Amino acid sequence: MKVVRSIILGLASILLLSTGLAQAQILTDEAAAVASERGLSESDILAALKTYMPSGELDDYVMFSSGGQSGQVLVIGLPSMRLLKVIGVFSPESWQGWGYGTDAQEILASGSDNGVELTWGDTHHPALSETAGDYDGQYLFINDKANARVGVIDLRDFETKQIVKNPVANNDHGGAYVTPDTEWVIEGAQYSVPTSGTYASIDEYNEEYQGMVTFWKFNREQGRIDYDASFAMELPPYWQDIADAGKLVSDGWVFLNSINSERYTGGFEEGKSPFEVGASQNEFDYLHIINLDKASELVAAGRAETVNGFKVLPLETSAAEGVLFFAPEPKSPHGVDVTPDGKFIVVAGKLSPTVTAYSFQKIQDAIAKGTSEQDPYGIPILAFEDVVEAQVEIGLGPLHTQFDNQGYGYTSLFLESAVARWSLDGSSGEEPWTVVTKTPVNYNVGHITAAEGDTVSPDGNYLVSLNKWSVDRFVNVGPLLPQDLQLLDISKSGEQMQVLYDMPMGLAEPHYAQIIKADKLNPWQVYPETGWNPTTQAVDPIAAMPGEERIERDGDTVHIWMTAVRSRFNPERIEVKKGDRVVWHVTNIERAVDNVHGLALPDYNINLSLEPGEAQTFEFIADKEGVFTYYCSEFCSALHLEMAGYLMVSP
Ligand code: RUQ
Ligand code: CUA
Repeated sequence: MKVVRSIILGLASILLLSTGLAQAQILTDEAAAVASERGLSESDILAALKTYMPSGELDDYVMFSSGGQSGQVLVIGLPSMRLLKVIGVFSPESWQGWGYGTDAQEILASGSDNGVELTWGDTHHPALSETAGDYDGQYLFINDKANARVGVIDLRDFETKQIVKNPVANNDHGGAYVTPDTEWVIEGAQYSVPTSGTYASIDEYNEEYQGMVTFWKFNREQGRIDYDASFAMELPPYWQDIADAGKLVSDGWVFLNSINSERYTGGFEEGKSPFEVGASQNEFDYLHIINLDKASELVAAGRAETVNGFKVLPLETSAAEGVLFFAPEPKSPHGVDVTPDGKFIVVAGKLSPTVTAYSFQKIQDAIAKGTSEQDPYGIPILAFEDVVEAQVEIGLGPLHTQFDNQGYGYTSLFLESAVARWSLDGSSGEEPWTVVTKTPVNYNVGHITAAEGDTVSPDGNYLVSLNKWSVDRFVNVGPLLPQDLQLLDISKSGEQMQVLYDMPMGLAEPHYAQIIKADKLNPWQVYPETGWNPTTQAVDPIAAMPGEERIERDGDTVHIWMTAVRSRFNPERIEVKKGDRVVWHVTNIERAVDNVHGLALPDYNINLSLEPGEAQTFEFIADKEGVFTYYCSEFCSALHLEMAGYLMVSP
């Protein structure tokens, strides 16, 4: 405990300056005793000092993490790793009342029009909106791999505004990513299917199944994806994996990797190799290099076909017009990440102990030079040696790469359970393209994310390792273990990286996250005006307004205009007849920060969260006779329990 003692004494001497000898001495002894009792090492104490956030102090960064199978987005403060919010996106979320009002129900039902109600999503990759390649704090996009959907979250109120269902893809691992000015949101499909949505025998896989990438046009003023201005590009039936947009010199291009260039179709039950073997035979798969600017020009010139009512650029057109090129990528590739300067595209190979850095300039030169190599669909294949700048011997199971402000790349090593720091082309001062250090993480890291790590100007400072396994890291809570998000300090150069904090994530498997400087976010504290509709982001003309509360009958429909304020609803008694359609408008007319009311109507499965100023509408058929209570489901005042009313449904 000598080390502990000396570091605490060191601390004490700093405190001494401000607090005086007596107090510092007390703290020293007490703190040293605590450290000793708890068996804390010097680096434990440093980690605690770097992450502890006194009450009322605010975090420097905000991390938006996918919520995995919860279909949600998680908002986490850094460096404290405190969970600040869960945003409902693809699944109902009852704290926020997400999915219980009419508007949210409609958004949530997007994609449910083929007769099956979708109530969950598998969120993988959140993407913050960007301006000139930097996060701008305005919007967040997130994909639902399971159902090929993309959600749009407005960061003025951290609520989901739109979900688009991809009409020509069945699933989408490769989303969401944005171009440097958020003109396009990229969504790559994964498992190839016939994009028309019709049946085709798996024996006709090579001809009748397609790969796909979709470019959703984002309208920033409206805060919505413009469905009609969006398009998809048909791709060969390889399994396109994840993507990244070019930036700066490579702006206008998109890079998408793929697996299963074998076009393997499974059949383990018939004695064939399973997918994991059959789809991993080739030494190389194909990095897809897409000229997005050219693709969108072709679509604008009417060269797209219509599939399921959606514009799709045919594969032959992309091949003939120089929109799509391939470069070999080793082996069973996974992550593809563009360096902050846009000059290199870094690809990790799950089954190759390297990361490969492709040079955008060399790609351009190789395209200009031309190639006679083609895949079976006529897509030009650029020669590996023509386009590769460097390969870094990185370790086992490399997956994803992030960047900092010191000229380093960071790659997650799934099999080694480590994060490797390596030098890019030289600005770090280390020998270019070499591993500098590795830091173990626990265990089996998938993605990593660095502060502002996908921008043209990363911050460094922090990196979060999103570990897939937690094994022995937390108290046993049964056979389904939490994921483990570990915070690393990457502020020092060279060999020093320190694991600072373990955050158990006990609500799903977060896949990827992005970290933004907290002061770039500027959300509302209360809605701008009373009667605000969060879906339209404007005052709702049908909102219930103070002084105009009433109940009106119109044939079999009963309209209720209700306000909520501490600590009462107005009206408090509502009488309808069995079978009536009830259309209920409710507005929280508070203007004070954090004065939220809920409106729960249990027997009709309603729960709304009404933030200050917010107006909501919901409706139902009063098909159950009886007396039902509605109450405020958010603790709002000492008389919160009295904030209630009766709904009486008479025969
Ligand atoms: S990819 S398994 Cu982001 Cu590593 Cu989804
Ligand atoms: Cu309003 Cu509780």
